[in-house]
Amino acid sequence: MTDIAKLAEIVDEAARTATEIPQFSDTKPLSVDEAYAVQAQSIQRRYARGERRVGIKMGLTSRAKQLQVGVDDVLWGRLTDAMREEEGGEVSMAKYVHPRVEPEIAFLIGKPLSGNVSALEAMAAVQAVAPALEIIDSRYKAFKFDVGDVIADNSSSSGFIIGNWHAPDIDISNLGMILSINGVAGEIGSTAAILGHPVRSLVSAARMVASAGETLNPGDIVLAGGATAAIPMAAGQAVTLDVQNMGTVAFNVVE
Ligand code: OOG
Ligand code: MG
Repeated sequence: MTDIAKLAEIVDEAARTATEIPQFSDTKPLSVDEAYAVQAQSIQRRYARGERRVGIKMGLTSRAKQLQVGVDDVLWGRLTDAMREEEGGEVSMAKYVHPRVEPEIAFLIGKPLSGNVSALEAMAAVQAVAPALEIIDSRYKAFKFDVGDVIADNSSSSGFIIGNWHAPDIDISNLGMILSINGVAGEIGSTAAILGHPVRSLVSAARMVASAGETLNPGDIVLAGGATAAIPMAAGQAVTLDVQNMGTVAFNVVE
């Protein structure tokens, strides 16, 4: 039998201390259900330390992301207040193992959303949309994992930065995204790369949280998933994301 609590402690400690660990799949692959159980318990440990739930992140919602990590399934993880980094601020490498940054869109939920919903119903629950950067940091050696490993590790969530919120009537179907390092474009994409339209990620989010008996609540943030491959972070980088019609979100990487 898989010891869910033990694995939850291992991933939580790895995240808390920014220490890499071997993949669980080296010993015994986890089923998707087991992996979400590990994730849920590891997040309970964070809540017990005083962290607060602020929303969720969707992952592997673009082909570029799926190809980069070799996993094809859309997945999700939990965000807490401790993961939020300040827009325009400094992000310290010391908090992370081998962080990468990726261009995303964030939804701010205005009305409860859960279960099987249409795109229209999902959008009707959105209070605002913003450009966002996600810092992903797999706790596994060499950023390598199978689907069970990554889900257990809270789908690599570790940090996020939200730009200015906009009214949700802005058309987010196909907005250009440029992720630059020190002023040089590194990854260029479109919000359309996120499942064809980022709202589809929110539809999946509503379904996936419901299967865990949860709801997206007013005030929750939902990250739609990276539109391009992620870029490895290093001290000295000025990271900027420009999203067409939405503005810029940025941070500086320090030791
Ligand atoms: C898994 C998390 C994926 C995204 O936006 O696709 C993710 C990973 O790439 O480590 O956050
Ligand atoms: Mg992401």
